[in-house]
Amino acid sequence: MNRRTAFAAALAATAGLALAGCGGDSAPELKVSGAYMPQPVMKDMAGGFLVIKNSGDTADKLTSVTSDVSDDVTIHRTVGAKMEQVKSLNIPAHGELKLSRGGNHLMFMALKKKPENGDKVSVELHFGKAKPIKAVLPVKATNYDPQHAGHQ
Ligand SMILES: [Cu+2]
Repeated sequence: MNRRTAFAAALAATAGLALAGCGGDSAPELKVSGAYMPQPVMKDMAGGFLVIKNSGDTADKLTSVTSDVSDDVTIHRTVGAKMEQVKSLNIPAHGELKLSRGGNHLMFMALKKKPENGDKVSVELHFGKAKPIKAVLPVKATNYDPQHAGHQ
């Protein structure tokens, strides 16, 4: 390898690094944890909870959810004692979106089969920027609450 070729190779390597660094900074980095579905009382309606952590520098939002147990999954937030459907929920950069009892949640309507404690419900989460993420919601007891799980 002569000097000129070596220089060109070094330049290419540097450019590649710079590009990779840039791509990493501009994308949300999402991770799902703590997902569950409390066993619903009837199969016409069930809630789903999870946490989406964003370790990237860019904010994103949860825009829709699909599932094999229901063709009608929506995103809800709770305002006071009332819940309402929203088009999306924000996932701040270096932050998290928390879906939990009494707050934001996923709403499954007209379930094809009533999920029982121990079942697993698969969902695909869709975002404004990041690629879709598949998650599994283990079905827990109707009154399950992870914040008090240690006391049960
Ligand atoms: Cu709801």
